[in-house]
Amino acid sequence: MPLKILDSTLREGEQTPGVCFNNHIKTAIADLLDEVGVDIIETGHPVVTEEIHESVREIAGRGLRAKVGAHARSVQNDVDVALECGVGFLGIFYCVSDSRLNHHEKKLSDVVEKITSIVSYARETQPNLIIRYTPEDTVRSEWHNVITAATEAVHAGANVISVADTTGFMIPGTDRSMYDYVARLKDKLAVNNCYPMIAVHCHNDRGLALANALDGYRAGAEIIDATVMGLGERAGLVDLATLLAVLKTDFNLENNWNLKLIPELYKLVSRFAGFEIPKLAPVTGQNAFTHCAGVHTQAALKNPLHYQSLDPALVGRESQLSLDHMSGLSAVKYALDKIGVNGLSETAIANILDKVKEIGQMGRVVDLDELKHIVNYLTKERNNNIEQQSQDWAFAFVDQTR
Ligand code: HCA
Ligand code: CU
Repeated sequence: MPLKILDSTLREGEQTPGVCFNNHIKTAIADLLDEVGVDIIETGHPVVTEEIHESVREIAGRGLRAKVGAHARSVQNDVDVALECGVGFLGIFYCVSDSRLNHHEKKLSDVVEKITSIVSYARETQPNLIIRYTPEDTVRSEWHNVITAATEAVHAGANVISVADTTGFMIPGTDRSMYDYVARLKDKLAVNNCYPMIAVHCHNDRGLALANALDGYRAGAEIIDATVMGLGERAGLVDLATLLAVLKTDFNLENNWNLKLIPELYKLVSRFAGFEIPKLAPVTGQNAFTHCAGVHTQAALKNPLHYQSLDPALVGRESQLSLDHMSGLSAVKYALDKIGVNGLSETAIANILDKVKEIGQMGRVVDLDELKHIVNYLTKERNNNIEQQSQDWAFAFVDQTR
């Protein structure tokens, strides 16, 4: 099944409190996203600030392979400003839940009329445009309202209907299943003679964004929204790197993604978002491919697959071992070999391991430079032959499965 990836780091990601990328950084992020191979880059909502307006125009004019998108309310001026930027994708949103309609004292029919007139206006202004209509908070909105608005939007010219789990409300395998929602939506729209692409926009409030997005995909969604580091409102969105790694590894999707660029992309976004990549983050975290406990390192040294189900090479990384209080002899021997220390007695190696464990108990990891000092200290001689290593906290070992 064809699947498109929509990255919203520059739109939803900038809705993370405190995150604001300069335009030269936005452009660099867009270039990297394009090289990674995402299909749609949602660049922002141009009427929000003049800077965003400028960046949308700039990115739309860069001749990227990806479709460049902008966000717009159901307001003609928003559409005009977005289209003047030269985007090929336009996301129009309007919430049709009863509670929102009541709050604004609006009738569904009036709102649907507004949505359809804006969609047709955009369609007439730019016939090749990809138009997405999102009934914001789709999954908590009344089914009838969503179907009415989506059907009319498609008739007016929308190509994509996005199922927004705006509050991260869905839970796989329950009566709030994204799988069931997407399947039902497709069936119902088909009855109404509508065959739009379905997108899923899953927030991570319950930590289930990725699971819900994959559920949506399995039910036939053709677009998944994600952001670098999962940036976005509150707990954010689906994390792009994890999504791509899982799709590539476990769903066997036809793709031209270059995931080796993921570390560079994440470094850039993390630096300018001012957010550290959490050490435990899947795929991109510092620890994502590091083995620690003695039993693990011993087995992983023989074959990393014993304790890994994702290949770090997918994202240009290597498996690593860490030396601390959990370490065993095999990890120490391997590390000694790495720094060119051979021929030590078993007792000397055991003493080194004791020292490593002692340091580990203080809550530190022994890197190769420190290991060198430990060797010199315990062997009571200065060993000038020890190789210099630059790694600061762990070391790579060869993945024997490759
Ligand atoms: C928003 C809310 C939104 C919209 C998604 C969309 C959501 O910030 O406007 O337009 O497809 O989560 O519903 O991000
Ligand atoms: Cu959102």
